[in-house]
Amino acid sequence: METTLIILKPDAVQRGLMGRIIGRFEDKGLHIVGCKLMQISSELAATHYDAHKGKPFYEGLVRFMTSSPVLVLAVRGMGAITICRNMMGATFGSKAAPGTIRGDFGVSNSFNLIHGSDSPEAAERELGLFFKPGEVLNSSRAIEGWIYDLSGGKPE
Ligand code: 3AN
Repeated sequence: METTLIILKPDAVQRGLMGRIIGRFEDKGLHIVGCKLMQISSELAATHYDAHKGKPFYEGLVRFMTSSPVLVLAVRGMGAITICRNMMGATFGSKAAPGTIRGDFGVSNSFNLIHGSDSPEAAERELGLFFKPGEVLNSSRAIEGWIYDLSGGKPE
């Protein structure tokens, strides 16, 4: 099982889209194993977006991400990183395909609603930035055997 970091950005929270976006992940069969409403500090935003430092959009991105609360989620499932990235859609709302979160809920190229880790390494790093030890749970779901075929001993 893979766990990925998802951030519902300030525009998603302000626009009242949290429930609908979380619902998409739950409908898909993914498991929410961590959840935190928080205001991101400039220091945390700078660490999280370190790879983008120096790019033309960096300052605006940090300002946006620290402007208002975000909802941070730890989302678990087989292939969760790729599944969530596909569900998010292309970076810019104007280009994202219909059926994706960015494609269905936004038009902006700056306010793009959601962040998702893009690799296992990024997921591990980002989960560690936003969640303290113990805040990402290892609880199991009673419904697991109807989400995955467990008859072979491992989820399929
Ligand atoms: P994604 O979130 O789709 O993985 P990245 O990792 O390329 O996109 O960029 C990280 C964040 O930086 C994006 N979520 C977006 O908010 C912002 N961003 C990327 N490119 C631009 C750009 N050209 N103009 C404005 N913001 C951008």
